[in-house]
Amino acid sequence: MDFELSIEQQILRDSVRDFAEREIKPLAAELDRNEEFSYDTLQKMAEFGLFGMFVSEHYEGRAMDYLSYIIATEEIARVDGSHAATVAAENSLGIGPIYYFGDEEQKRKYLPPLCRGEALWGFGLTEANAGSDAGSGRTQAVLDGDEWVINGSKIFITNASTEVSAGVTVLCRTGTLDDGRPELSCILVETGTGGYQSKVMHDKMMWRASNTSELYFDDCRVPRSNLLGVRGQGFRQMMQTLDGGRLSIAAMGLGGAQGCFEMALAYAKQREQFGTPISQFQVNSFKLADMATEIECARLLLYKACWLRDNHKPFAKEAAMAKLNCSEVMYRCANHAVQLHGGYGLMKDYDVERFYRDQKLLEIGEGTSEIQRMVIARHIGAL
Ligand code: COS
Repeated sequence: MDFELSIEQQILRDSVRDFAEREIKPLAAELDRNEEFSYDTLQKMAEFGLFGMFVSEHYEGRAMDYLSYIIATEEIARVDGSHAATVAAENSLGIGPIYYFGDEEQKRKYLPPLCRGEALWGFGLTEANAGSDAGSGRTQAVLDGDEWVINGSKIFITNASTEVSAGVTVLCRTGTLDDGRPELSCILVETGTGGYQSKVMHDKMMWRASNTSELYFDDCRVPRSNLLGVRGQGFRQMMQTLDGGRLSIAAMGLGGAQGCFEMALAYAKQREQFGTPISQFQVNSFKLADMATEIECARLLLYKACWLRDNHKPFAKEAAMAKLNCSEVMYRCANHAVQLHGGYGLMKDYDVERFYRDQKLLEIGEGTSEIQRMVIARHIGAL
């Protein structure tokens, strides 16, 4: 067993860490406070090469392994959840479905600008009444000649209503199967198509500098050729995409936990009470020891899941385990970090306050912790 990262992965980690410290960390608190999506940092992340990381060079991707992409996401999350969300959602949910299921024409048309980071793409799965029960969405697409006519709505869609959002992959009911279940298919809808509207969602508790949208389809007509892959395979495509996406959420949990740990350690070493740095009190040093141990375990589980994916082995169970574990490790680390900061941890002047809020999404998005436990229980034969 070799636990060493390759030289390329080590260089990538160092360079993304340096970039994140320099370009994102100084702005993150203010962007969060103002609920502002920054086009400036988006452009810098694009120029740095954070989009299309695992996509072939043929489509202007960077042709890296999945673990490298995960390490980059982890490093961005170490300083800010919102920017990590933009990167993670774009790579795994925006680019992923087109790359893995699109035909050659769709890939050539859509992927290059997405990989250059000039455009963003949404993943339209969730609906107001279809969250955990993702297959129960009501958005419908009916063929009329050579066009799909789409009606319905989606909610909580990342990256779909920025000034550079180029479109969205939408899961639609396209018919009924012989056994009465809906036939579900994915259809690509470009921004600017008549009958399609995306609206920014405001007043989020977390990821306040990322873009979240509601989507509306009102007799929205797109060419028949915008079907993604095979008709009726939409749910499977979405689920497969989420298997990879859950690794990104895990990376955000791991990176966020690492950030919390580093902030807590630094603060506990310089904060004195009763004439002693508070890190010297056993109750606090044990908290820090627990955080370091949990982070180490979480990293091993996540990197193993990525190794399975990179080696073309089944990884859905491990992805669900890593997502569940890393998001809950960040929960505990953020909680300890705020506790160690005492009253200051409750103030926006300290980044731990933002990390504490940003963490909560990770136990909900891309499948709640309850759904992850259900997926794992199915894999181990308990359900
Ligand atoms: N990869 C490929 N195919 C999959 C799959 C996966 N990971 N998971 C399920 N499928 C397939 C099944 O094989 C089945 O195919 P057939 O109809 O051909 O047999 C089909 O999809 C339906 O699967 P299943 O019966 O397991 O679906 P359920 O309705 O029970 O739902 C859960 C499964 C709950 C796991 C799914 O709805 C889910 O992940 N929900 C959470 C959604 C989520 O994460 N949303 C967050 C979005 S934020 S971007």
